[in-house]
Order: sequence, then C-alpha cells, then structure tokens
Amino acid sequence: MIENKGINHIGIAVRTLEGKRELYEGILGGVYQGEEVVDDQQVRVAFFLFGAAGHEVRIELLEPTNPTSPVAKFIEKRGEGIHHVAFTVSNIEERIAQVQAAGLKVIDQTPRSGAHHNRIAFIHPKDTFGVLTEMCEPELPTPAPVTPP
Ligand code: CMX
Repeated sequence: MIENKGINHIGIAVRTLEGKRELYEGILGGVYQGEEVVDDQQVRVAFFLFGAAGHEVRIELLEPTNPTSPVAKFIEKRGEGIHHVAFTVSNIEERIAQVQAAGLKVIDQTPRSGAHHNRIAFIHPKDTFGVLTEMCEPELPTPAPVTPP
C-alpha cells in the first residue's frame, strides 16, 4: 500500500484562466499562488491554496496552451470540469513500480516534470473508475547554503 501523504491538488480543466481568480480567491477564499506554464504538459496553470497549514489542498486550474494538448482534447470531448486528482507521494519511481505491479496502467513509466518542478506520473483513467489519477512527488526543499567556518 502506498503511504498516505494526502491529496496534493485537484486539477480542473478550463478554457481560459481569465476571470477565475474572482471565484477561487474572491468568493471561495483560496490563497492565489500564481501562474506557471508547464511546457511538458502543454498547460498554463494557476494554483489556489485551501486549508490550514499542514493540511492544505490546492486547486490547480489548467488552461491548454495548444489545441492538441491533452487538456484541450479533454475539454473538447467532455467540457470544462474536474480533470484529475493528485496524490502526494515520495520515491515516485518505487510508487510507479508498485502501481504497475498491482496491474494498473501507468501512463508515465518514468516521472515527468510538473508545476513547481514536482515530479509526476499519471495512472490511466480507465483503470481508476474514469478519474485520471496523478502521483506527485514535491520538489525537495533547497538545502540551506553552507556558511564557511
Ligand atoms: N479524466 C477521465 N477520462 C479521461 C481524461 C481525464 N482527464 N482524459 C481523457 N479521458 C478519457 C476520454 O474521455 C476517452 O474516453 P472514451 O474512450 O470513453 O471516449 C479516453 O480517456 C481516451 O481519451 P482520448 O481523448 O482519446 O485521449 P488519449 O487516449 O490520447 O489520452 C490520456 C488520454 C488520459 C492517456 C491523456 O490525456 C494523458 O496522457 N493524460 C495525462 C497527462 C495530462 O493530462 N496532462 C495535463 C495535466 C498536467 C498537469 O497537471 O500539470
């Protein structure tokens, strides 16, 4: 069993990020964490943080950066809405092997680069009741610089 490290974020596919801050920050009270283009995934993302320290979950809004990106295809087929759920993991290579050994189809055999330089890998939605599932290993905090004696 994969160690329970919490839900990292919930991804929501949108046609455009424009105007979404009013809802997620202005009305729902999330903390806006900024935007980022994730070239590898062909998306522009915006993050909003919800919850008390140590128990946070992010909402990740995903805007496709080109018409052939997976998110563009998703919106074309199914409309805007919940796109994936991401679980925090450690040692993602081991988690990928573990999920494969359990008989589930992992889309990314080796981790890819996600937002915030997290390392990510997806499990195919056909094996997870139609919900695209992401394993997300947060980037290790940068070690503090060593001051010479
Ligand atoms: N959730 C649930 N089902 C999904 C889905 C999603 N997010 N995306 C696609 N599907 C379904 C489609 O509806 C379709 O179902 P039917 O066969 O019943 O019609 C099926 O999967 C195949 O869809 P497709 O449009 O033909 O797309 P592909 O097979 O080419 O790709 C998938 C599907 C999941 C393998 C691909 O989207 C993928 O690799 N996703 C992972 C990467 C990704 O989504 N990146 C964007 C977010 C990155 C980030 O968070 O930074």
